[in-house]
Amino acid sequence: MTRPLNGLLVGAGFFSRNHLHAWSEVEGARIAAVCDRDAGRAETAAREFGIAEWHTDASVLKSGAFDFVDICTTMETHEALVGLAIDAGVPAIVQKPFAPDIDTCLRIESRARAAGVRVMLHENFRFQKIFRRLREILDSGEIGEPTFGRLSWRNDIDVYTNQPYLTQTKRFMIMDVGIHMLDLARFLLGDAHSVSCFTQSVKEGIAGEDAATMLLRHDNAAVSIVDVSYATHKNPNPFPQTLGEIEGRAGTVQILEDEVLRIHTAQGARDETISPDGRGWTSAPWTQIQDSVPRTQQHFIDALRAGSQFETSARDSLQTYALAEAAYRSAASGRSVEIETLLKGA
Ligand code: NAD
Ligand code: 89V
Repeated sequence: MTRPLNGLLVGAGFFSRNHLHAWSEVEGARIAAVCDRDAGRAETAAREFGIAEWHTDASVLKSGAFDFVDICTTMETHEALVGLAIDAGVPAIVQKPFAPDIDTCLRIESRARAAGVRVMLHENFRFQKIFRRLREILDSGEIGEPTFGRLSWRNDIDVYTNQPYLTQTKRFMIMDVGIHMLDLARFLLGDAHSVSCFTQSVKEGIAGEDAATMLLRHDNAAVSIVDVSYATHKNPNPFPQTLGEIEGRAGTVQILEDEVLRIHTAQGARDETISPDGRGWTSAPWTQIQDSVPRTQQHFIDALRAGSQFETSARDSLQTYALAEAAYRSAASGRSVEIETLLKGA
């Protein structure tokens, strides 16, 4: 029986409780210590989750006591924190967004690769049950080769109370939510090479864009529309659902409300309802997102132990972050942007 891998969680803020609940379910790993530059947060989280050790300085990674680090902080801190992990030779799973711009993402990835330190993005939308099942349907060939997709996140949930930094983030909607949709578009339709994008600032008092509409051309010639908005008023509020469809040469899969996949083929249409995992620590309306966290973290540990590829490795994720960068540059220039120019030398 091999001992569980010991982890350090850095960042004991809003979303970290979902990480800590999830780590208590992950097989083969445990969180041995919590770190937050706010001592009160670090101590409270450690006490709540029965973790003996807490710190306020992530340089504790150099102690050699940790087999991995889970970085659950906001994007402007990721280069420094992943840098500490690299210096300590400790593999890292780092929350999205990777970094505020593609050049910083490239710098971090290149440094980690040169040091031989493995880095995975905690990008959990593709680990939602509904998208694992949709990927299975696509892999079965039931609807044929995908040709079109639409992934839409449109609601007006008050995301700002729990995540107040989002009101001040200049690159907001594409980096906070669009990044999930762009990774999903790649997960379901394959890599993309060009983006056209329009952004909008709808709600008063928000520093960045709170709506964006992106048109992607994928390498397999498929086209997708990725649209995100926190300024869309629907009742009931569809948060946190991603809605849309994937069309193939032999059918269509619709992604409908209440986690229903509607599969259309020549034989007719059927519905598959994806049910929540039923965990005691999840709660509406976050359940769909919360349920994906243990799957994401288990994948990280399994791949770390097996020495196999992370689905959302820092290297693979460069494609996603290049699409986000291209979207901002398209919105600024009014033209379509090819991502190869942004990934030169990667
Ligand atoms: P938060 O600001 O509430 O918490 C971050 C914590 O990290 C704070 O307590 C802060 O003191 C601490 N911190 C920052 N820099 C540090 C450092 N150098 N050393 C130690 N501690 C440090 O942020 P949050 O809302 O929990 O979000 C964290 C990340 O998770 C964000 O990037 C966000 O986009 C992402 N997020 C992901 C999901 C998802 O997985 N679906 C959901 C919500 C948020
Ligand atoms: O899930 C997340 O990444 C959050 C949300 C999209 C809900 O704002 O930041």
